[in-house]
Amino acid sequence: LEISSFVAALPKVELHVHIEGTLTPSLRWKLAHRNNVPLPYLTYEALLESYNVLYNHRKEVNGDNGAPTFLETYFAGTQVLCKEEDFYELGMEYLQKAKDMNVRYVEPFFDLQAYLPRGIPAATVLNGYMRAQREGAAKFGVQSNWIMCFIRDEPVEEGIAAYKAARPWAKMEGGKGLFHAVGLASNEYDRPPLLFETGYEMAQRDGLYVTMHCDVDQKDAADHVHEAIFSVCGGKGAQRIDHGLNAVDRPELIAGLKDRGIGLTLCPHAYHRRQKTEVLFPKIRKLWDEGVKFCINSDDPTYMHNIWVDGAMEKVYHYCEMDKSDMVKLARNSVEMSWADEKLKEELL
Ligand code: ES4
Ligand code: ZN
Repeated sequence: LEISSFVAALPKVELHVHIEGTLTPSLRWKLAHRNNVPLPYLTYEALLESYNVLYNHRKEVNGDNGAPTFLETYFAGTQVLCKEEDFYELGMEYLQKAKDMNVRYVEPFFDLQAYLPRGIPAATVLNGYMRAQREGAAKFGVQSNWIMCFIRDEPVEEGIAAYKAARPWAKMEGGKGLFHAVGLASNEYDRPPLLFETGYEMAQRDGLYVTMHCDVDQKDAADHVHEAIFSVCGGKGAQRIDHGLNAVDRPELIAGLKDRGIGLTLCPHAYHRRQKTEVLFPKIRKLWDEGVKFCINSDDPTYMHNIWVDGAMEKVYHYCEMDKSDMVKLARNSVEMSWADEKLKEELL
């Protein structure tokens, strides 16, 4: 699906993109050599090819067929990131790409816990991303507020420890201002959102926002959405939900999202890898027609066939039969759902 000039020119905002999921094969190749990190691929072509596989294996459900799962592939990529400069370059490459797509403001996720076990200090990661945040704003005019994800299939205490280490870089009184929210990512099998309640409460006491992944068609997906709407954050619910598409099957979840004003950050191409066009896009259209607020995002573009946020929006434009004013409304939703400060929001609207 070719990106229309309309979608290309539309001023955009992206709220669901994992910075590690924007690592290009070329940067990965360069960093592997610079840092002497062995790659499981002998040639650049083999590395490129590894990004092209439709990763849809869930060992817990399908058994271990020997092929890496999506998340194993994604976390394998993080191995080449070692030095502050590496994190900076990853951030800058993405912000440059954002500018090239007319994306004005982004809230990228980062997985601090992917690096700490390798002995990389939190400061190395966070200073690298923070330099990209500042320089990306100055050089490309792309503002960003970042989101620290808890890795939900690791022990809760490790997530809390990572949060404590990251705290000086939070956007709070006396903080450095890199990240303004916490999220919840990685494998959600038997890892419901409420497990991380302590983490959300800490973050909220610090004045940060809270979002969490409830990925599509996972085991207990709708129950996870239910928890994210009604149970977490002391029963107030999350402030956004990442994915959450399974709400479409349950009227009480649709009502809960609307009553509580919780928006979904949908990533249509991520679902399109597993669901047929005629199954997937009517669900997105139904949420739209029901008045559930959502915005359109890429998730892990380099690991998902290089479909970036513009490509994701094009899919919705085309397959949900949206008109131009719908697309403008979608772009406005991402501004309204963002946690940019009020002045910046006004500029973006
Ligand atoms: C992710 Cl596709 C997906 N699911 C869960 N966690 C993630 N982190 C990055 N991509
Ligand atoms: Zn995601």
